[in-house]
Amino acid sequence: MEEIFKNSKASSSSSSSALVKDQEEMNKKIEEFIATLPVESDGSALFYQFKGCWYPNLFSVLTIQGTITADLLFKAQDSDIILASTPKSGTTWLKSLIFSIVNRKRFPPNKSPLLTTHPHILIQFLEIGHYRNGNIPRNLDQLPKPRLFATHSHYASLPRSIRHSSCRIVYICRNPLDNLVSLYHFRRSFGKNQPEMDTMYENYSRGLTDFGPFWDNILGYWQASLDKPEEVLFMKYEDLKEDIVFEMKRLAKFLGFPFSVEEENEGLVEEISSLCSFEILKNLEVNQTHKPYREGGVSANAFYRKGEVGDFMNHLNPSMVENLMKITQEKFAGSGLVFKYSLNKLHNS
Ligand code: PAP
Repeated sequence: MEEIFKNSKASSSSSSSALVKDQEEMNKKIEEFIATLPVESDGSALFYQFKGCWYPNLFSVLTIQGTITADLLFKAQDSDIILASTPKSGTTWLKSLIFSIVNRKRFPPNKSPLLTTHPHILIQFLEIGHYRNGNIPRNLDQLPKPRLFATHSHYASLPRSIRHSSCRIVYICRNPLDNLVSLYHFRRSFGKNQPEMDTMYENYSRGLTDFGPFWDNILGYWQASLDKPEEVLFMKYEDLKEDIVFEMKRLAKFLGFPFSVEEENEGLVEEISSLCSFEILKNLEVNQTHKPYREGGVSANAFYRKGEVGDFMNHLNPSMVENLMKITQEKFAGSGLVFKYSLNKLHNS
């Protein structure tokens, strides 16, 4: 794979026609490389396996193309903030929170761009956004600092410059039962011909899911957060639901934007948490529309469904629940990782 860019000048050429030609050549090589990777169908979509991660073929091979291009060309800055997540684990929520915390001097909650802009536009993914389809963005240096990016990649597959820089990474995940249910509904928002729950459950259980296996995605960041706690913060959707104020303070401190005593006394933490709450964001016009949040993207409202812990009880049968909890327990054995499956009960997983 390293050969792909060996002779390429795509990141440094000065003439735009040379850049386009280089980019086309690189994309062709990446496409040829992708054709050599293991591929599986989940009954509806194709998934390519690269470095142990299943990349969804949502829109042709755009995601994996973006992943490879970002790995090779993205130049991280130490001040960058990277939001990483397993899909359907609270990415949209955390994007809103991080954007609001970091930019609170520029944008107080009542003037927040969140009121009119989808969180996925305010913080864009590297592989699905900026580098999507092998695109090479030219304007990342001009983004306000700290630059904010998102990714669903496994830790080991993060763009190399992120792993070699000291930028901060915030990771969020969610219990696998609610995660699967959320994913199921998300896929249904794509239209007809999406897998039924039985099929999704089977595939999920054997690791075949967006940026899966689910457990591997989590364990990479979990280990990184233990090894480098000052660079990687590990968060869980259920914890945010349980105590948003505590989690926001923890997040703000980690990001280098701690809330001052004055801000706390003024109720700013609560104000931001309220702005970013499911109820407020879901009901904004910008997030209610069926229209894609960006060209070629998914409907804006597909990112807001129910926003609860424990909704799996309404969708999974007892044997699915038991089996997924058992797999999770086995995969996380010895790691110290546990999930909450309801906000009152703590299961060891
Ligand atoms: P993504 O990875 O595709 O961006 P992501 O935002 O991680 O999706 O997950 C969407 C889930 O977060 C949905 O969960 P559900 O299907 O169980 O309802 C969505 O409702 C939930 N969600 C979105 N915004 C919020 C929020 N502000 N507070 C709580 N949950 C939220």
